[in-house]
Amino acid sequence: MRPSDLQSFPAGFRWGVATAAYQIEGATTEGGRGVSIWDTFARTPGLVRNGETADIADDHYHRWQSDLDLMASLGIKHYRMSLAWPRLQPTGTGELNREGLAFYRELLTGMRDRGITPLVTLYHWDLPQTLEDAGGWANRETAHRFAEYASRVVSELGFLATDWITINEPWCVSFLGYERGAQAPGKKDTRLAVAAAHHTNLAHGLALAAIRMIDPNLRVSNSNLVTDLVPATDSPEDAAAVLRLDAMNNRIFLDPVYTGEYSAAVHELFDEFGLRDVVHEGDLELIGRPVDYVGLNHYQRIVVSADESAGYLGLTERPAEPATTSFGWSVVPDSLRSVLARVKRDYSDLPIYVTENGASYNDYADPNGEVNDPERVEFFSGYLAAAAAAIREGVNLQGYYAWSFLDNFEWAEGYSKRFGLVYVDYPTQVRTPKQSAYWYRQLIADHEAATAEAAASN
Ligand code: IFM
Repeated sequence: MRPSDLQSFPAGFRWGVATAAYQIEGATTEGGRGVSIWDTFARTPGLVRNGETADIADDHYHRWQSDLDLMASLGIKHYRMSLAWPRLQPTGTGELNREGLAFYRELLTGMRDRGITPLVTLYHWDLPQTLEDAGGWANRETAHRFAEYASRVVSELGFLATDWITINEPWCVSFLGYERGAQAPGKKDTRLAVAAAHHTNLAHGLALAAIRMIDPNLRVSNSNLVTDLVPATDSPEDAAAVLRLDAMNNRIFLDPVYTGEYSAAVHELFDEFGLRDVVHEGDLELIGRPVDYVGLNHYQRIVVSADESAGYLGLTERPAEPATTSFGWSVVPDSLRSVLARVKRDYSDLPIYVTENGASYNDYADPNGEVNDPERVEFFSGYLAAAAAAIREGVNLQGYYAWSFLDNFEWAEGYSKRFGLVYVDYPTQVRTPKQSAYWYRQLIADHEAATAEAAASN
């Protein structure tokens, strides 16, 4: 990233990091926490790589104070974290668990004491198992349970955080969880996935309304994974395949929140799987109520080819070249500029926060105990230069939360994928900031200095 790129970021830009409760906390049976769908999924043989579970993860439940100290020492002042629904409401209904509440109250207070501003996600995939037993996200009632949970939590913790995210990546919740079976609860039925997609949208709308009732000054949105899709060739078939995948990856979630309806492209694809049946009168009006900002997670550019033999979508996908992360995901920085510009063009001119962006590499501690990750430095440098280009094109980008603060439990991939700015040696739980963490600290300091200098000369 060039110095001129850094100057493109506005004063007050939020340089942050992100995590999620299930991926870092551990202590899955402590403090009155209930069972989540991910506990069940991880304990089912064959579903998570090497049979790993998040029972210990980063042991953040016990180490949160030193983790926050480390964060502050790295110059990070913005932290996106999530609350574990089963820790706060073990069976997904009724009174909150006082121990869970005390834990998050202390954590949020600890952030405040260290000058770290939270962005709190209410749902990052850890549905209480009891709700899944009643049908999970395919059951409309779960949306109401989520709104009740959100309302109780915000009533108790709203005074400690201004910025809230209802649901993280509803695409993963719905399509990875209920169609591909790659994530909890591991179901494989497109009708269930479509119902789940609408119900996660509805849950967002209901929770938004509930939070507005409690405190209209809180800032609320959701976080959508926005994937950059490009056709393999300039054939009309590949162009049509991109539109179908876009309907499934992006539009079924972005359309209702930002335009208050499902577009024709979404109906065309999903009516045969029951979309019209699950949308009740009034739902779209609720889902489309104004949010306060756009939460955007971005990881990949995908190249799409039409393929009539490939299921109802009729296409195949491959990561754009080069595909160099340890996940085999594409590293094409311009994809971030492209999705930011698309969201501004098609959906919203509200402030945008990149609520996740990052890459996994096979990091290791060298004999000196240092963790050098030049690929990740290059990744962040490239994607932030692309974000700067988007700002120069008029995108109202106000923050960037690197995924992730710590190496952590990467869902069905267990501990095999390291996304952290901070390396975690799982057997000892020792944390070592990687080269990328020091690079990020310097970037934050340089930006602060540049904006102070600009203010002084005005
Ligand atoms: O680790 C996940 C996170 O929980 C949700 N977004 C994508 C990340 C990397 O796969």
